[in-house]
Amino acid sequence: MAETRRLTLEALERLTHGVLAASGFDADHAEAIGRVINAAQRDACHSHGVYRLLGMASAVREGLARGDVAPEVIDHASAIVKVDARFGFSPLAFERGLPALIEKTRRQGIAAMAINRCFHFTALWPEVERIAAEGLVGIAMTPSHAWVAPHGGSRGLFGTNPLAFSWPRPHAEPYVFDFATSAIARGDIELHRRAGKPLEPGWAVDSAGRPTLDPQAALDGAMLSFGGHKGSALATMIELLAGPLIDDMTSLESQRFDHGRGAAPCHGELILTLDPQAFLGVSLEAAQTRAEALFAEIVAQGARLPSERRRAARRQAITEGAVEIPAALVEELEALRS
Ligand code: NDP
Ligand code: PYC
Repeated sequence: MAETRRLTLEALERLTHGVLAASGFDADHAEAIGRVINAAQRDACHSHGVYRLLGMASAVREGLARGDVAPEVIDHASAIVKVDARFGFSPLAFERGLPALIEKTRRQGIAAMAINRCFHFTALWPEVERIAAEGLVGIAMTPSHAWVAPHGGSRGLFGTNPLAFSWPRPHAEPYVFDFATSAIARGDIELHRRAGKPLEPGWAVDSAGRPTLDPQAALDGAMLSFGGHKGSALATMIELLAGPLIDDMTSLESQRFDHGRGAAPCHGELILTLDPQAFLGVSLEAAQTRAEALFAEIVAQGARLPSERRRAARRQAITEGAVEIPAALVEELEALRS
């Protein structure tokens, strides 16, 4: 077991802000990124916690991404808001576009937000949780880099393409799932490499297309989609909807745009929102009562709802006021801090 360091939630926030400030991020970006990254660390979503600061910091320091540009919010159509991130990071772009997205959804029952030209490093559940907190249904998706082989192939083509969904609940945390359409997020493969741990079967093939449990061979080879042809088709859908449909790059195009520099993926993101009441005039109460009956049936079978593990980790971190982080990672981050 790797040695860990216990950081209070306040110390975690100071560390994140210190790294971002020292790496060229302005206060607006640092606030927006800090909210998402620290929430992921607090919720034991390790693949998208503070470890991601390493890649973000180097992307800005090397001049590939911008940590100091204001996203431009464009009122594109009655149900569509566009946000040009201008090669900055996605969290601030999302926050800046959200008020217009909510307003359009309430007015029309359904709306969409396309974020363009953004560097994307974060989990999607913080976004759909924010949407659910407004009483709206949310769906978010984004490509990344061409790391995942199509089912039946052995070379990277799709991104790890996460899909997140939220449904607001009257007296409970929203129903939220958020998963990569690859068998595992690439961030988890990188964490396995850092920890010297083998992968699980079915996650990846090496550069010769042979199944591998070696994280480095997987990073050099190709990842596999979850659920075989089904995950592969979902990944294709995300490439199309959050790529050509919104006039942004597919994972393959994004990887080519990167010119082998190994930076964070730069591309688009699509967020769809629905207002249960305004959509077809169904009463919110009636829709939610039936949804609650469905959730109760799931739980009655002994199954759990997605996000329960994450929220249990959140409660524990808040109760203890602290989180455990691998000591080597804390040292690396401290070295980057101003
Ligand atoms: P996981 O496979 O760990 O979890 C996926 C979802 O399934 C979570 O909502 C999880 O809830 C839920 N879940 C897990 N086990 C169960 C179970 N037994 N019963 C019910 N629900 C369950 O996620 P991934 O590794 O696929 O993705 C991790 C993160 O990586 C995501 O947040 C995603 O957004 C992010 N990501 C971001 C990318 C980007 O380009 N920005 C690319 C790829 C991934 P719980 O958390 O409570 O376990
Ligand atoms: O973990 O697959 C991943 C990922 C890609 C971009 C951000 N996270």
